Amino acid sequence: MTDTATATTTADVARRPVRETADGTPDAGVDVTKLRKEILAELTYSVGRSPETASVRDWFVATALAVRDRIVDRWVIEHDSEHARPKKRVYYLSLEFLIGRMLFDALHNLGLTEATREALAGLGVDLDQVRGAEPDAALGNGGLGRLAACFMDSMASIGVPAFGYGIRYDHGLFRQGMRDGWQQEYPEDWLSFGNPWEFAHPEVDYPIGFGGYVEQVNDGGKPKHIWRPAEKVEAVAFDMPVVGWRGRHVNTLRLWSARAPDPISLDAFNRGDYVGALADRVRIESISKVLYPSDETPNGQELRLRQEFMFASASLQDLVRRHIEDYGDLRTLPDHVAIQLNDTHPSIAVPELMRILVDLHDLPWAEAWQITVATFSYTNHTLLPEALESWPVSLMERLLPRHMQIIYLINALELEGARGKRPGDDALLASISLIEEGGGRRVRMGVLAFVGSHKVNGVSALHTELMKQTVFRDLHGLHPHRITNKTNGITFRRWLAQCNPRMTQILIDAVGVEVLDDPSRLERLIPMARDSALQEALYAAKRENKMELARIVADRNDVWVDPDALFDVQIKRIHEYKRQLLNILETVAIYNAMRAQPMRAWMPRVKIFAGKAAASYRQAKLIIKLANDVAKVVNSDPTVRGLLKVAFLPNYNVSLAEVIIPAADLSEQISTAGMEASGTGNMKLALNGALTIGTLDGANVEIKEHVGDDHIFIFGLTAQEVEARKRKGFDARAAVDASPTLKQVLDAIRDGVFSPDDPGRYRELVDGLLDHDNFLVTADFDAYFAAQRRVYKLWRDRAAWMNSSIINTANMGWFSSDRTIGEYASEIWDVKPTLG
Ligand code: 26V
Repeated sequence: MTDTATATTTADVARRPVRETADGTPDAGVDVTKLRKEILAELTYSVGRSPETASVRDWFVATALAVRDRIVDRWVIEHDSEHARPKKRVYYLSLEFLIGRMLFDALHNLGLTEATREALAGLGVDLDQVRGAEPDAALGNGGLGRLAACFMDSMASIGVPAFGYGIRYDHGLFRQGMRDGWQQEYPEDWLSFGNPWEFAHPEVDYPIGFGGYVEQVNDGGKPKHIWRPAEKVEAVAFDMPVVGWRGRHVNTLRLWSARAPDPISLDAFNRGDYVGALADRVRIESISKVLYPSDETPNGQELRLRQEFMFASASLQDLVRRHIEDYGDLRTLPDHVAIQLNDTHPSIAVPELMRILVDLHDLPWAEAWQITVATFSYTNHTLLPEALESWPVSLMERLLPRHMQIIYLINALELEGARGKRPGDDALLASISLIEEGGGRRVRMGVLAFVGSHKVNGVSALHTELMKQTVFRDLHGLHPHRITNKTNGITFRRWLAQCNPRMTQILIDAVGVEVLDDPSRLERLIPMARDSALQEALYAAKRENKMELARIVADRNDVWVDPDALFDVQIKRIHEYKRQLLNILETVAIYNAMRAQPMRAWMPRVKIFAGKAAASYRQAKLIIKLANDVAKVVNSDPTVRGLLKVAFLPNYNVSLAEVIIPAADLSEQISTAGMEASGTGNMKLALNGALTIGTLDGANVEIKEHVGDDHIFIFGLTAQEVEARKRKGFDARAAVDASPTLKQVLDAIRDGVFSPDDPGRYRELVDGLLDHDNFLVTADFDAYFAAQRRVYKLWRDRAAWMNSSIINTANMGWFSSDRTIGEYASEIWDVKPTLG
């Protein structure tokens, strides 16, 4: 094996999977010799390399192709056989699928991990190194995209026939580098060496129009509208099989890529204008070039709207074609098709389906609308006003003139309905209108998604309640049965079995291998939570995981952290509402206390941060710099004696999460109450035995209900209290004056203790906090600080800590995305899962 550069980490190499697999035996029934031959054949005939010259990446591709073949056998049977046609299919439309690496997903679900390890070992190749050679598919920003990936795994696992539809971005989320503690963005290039999991289908292409005009013709006395787009793009399909648990079912993730109808302008070329000859093609194909890297504010960018329309239109054309082939009549669409809109990003699909039904298939408007609403449902993932999508009417009119007409008509009919129900209520009409007036007219995509769907769901109990009370209050009043809650979940296959094999093995030994199929079996741990042998086994596994993480921290940050210290972890996108700043302030408070009393027996603690900031989000980037500045000072101060360490790990992604989560002791979920819709990292960490310190926000509320008040550290203002404080006008200066600890912390940061090279660096940040503390950091500081002291106290009693940790794992079964998908299936989609 030659030594070409790979992304292999120490942890990848050190990791060992569970001894037992799905059947309780090492990959029962797999013919290792045959598998080895298949890998070798792929290496020779598909990669074109010999074992002697193959790089780790070559071995990865060969292994992935061999595994893919086994998936494809089942895939083809399910998709091509007439009698296997499911009664109803789900189409999950999402602009983001944050899937990460796929090799271990496939191996684990097929029960092939150990056999593949053995097959490769016989060739002198290490599976863990091969695993590290796969680039992360980072086709998402954060929670919303990762949820879509977990849902794909769960739909395949419990047998919900489904297609995921998205965009095959050439460049996923930017790579985060650090220069002198500041975030730097670098392009991501996951496709540069090809993608062995995908099947290109250049023959599956759909025309996508933009611009032009609408022609109105007389069709036997009725007006008929024909959209004549000025510009055409082709959407081309790339398919990835998604194999579920035990390989019993395979779904499809179909990602669209933009292709120019004309590869080159020969006229321009012949004139000698070589750049101009390619200009149109480059412009058109830019639609699927990059994932929008910001979950900050997507509004207004024309390219983003083009992305949304291309993928929505291609997906609808594809599913309509399939439906007509299968059933011949679009009026039965809702009987056989459920379309889930993952946030408002695909909601242009609502007028697009209307256009297909009315303009292209001549259905009467009312009937088309009934079909549309019965087919669509919509998930809301954030209440933050700045995150609610809206598009300028002028842009929509220029790019999608027919859709704009349809939107006006939908709006007129909705408003008429509302007037009928609540005559004279003009404020109501303004609030539910699809068109936002004033400050330039805009189309509200949230309202479009809401009125075009039969069900609208929030992602945690609290979030759903707040949806009813705030953004959708009036729409909820008019459609009181439409909003429903579906608390998020995570796939335990990736977030426990694959990423934490040591712990998984102990759990299997304790409650039986059936736990891999039935997470509620984790509850059998409850009576064993005080069992010292179990506690010690889990502690030892966690310690080994921490050792692996420590090696990565040493590699990447050049800091040694003590695996016996408490690993206090905050990993997520950097946003003011998620309050990484609160965590840093507490870090400084501990640091101050240590300097004041250097010889006290301080509890060893490591603060670990990771997460990306949107490139344009100045404050978030400054918070990253502050974390790095604090790390630099704290880690090198001899008075601290190494008892407090701070590390900001660069380039947080799915693969890094898979290493950090199994190594965490404490999970930071400290958003301003009412602002985090759900959170899913909170679930992953609690499942892996970390205790949560958190506010009563998002799914933290339900985690608390499941694990019990004694096994979680809850602090701070509730959503209601946050609301009340904001209404009254919150005085941060008074809060700081009342807290000597906080005052000292802010003074130190403001005075440049952590930025001696540029003492004024944080003046604005601190003054800003005092003038307008929009996220109530100062209001919650004392409560947070006190909660951290409760953490210390419990950590000192290892048996009590491990008891709580086990109780957490034991009660997390409900947060499996299999449960979530089961609820979507029965209460939104009306689909019966065939398995599980
Ligand atoms: C967040 C923000 C924050 C401030 C400014 C603008 C802005 C725009 C978008 C977003 C989040 C986009 C949607 C999203 O990713 N939501 C996340 O969805 C997860 C899955 O449901 C959920 O667990 C997270 O709580 C939620 O933030």
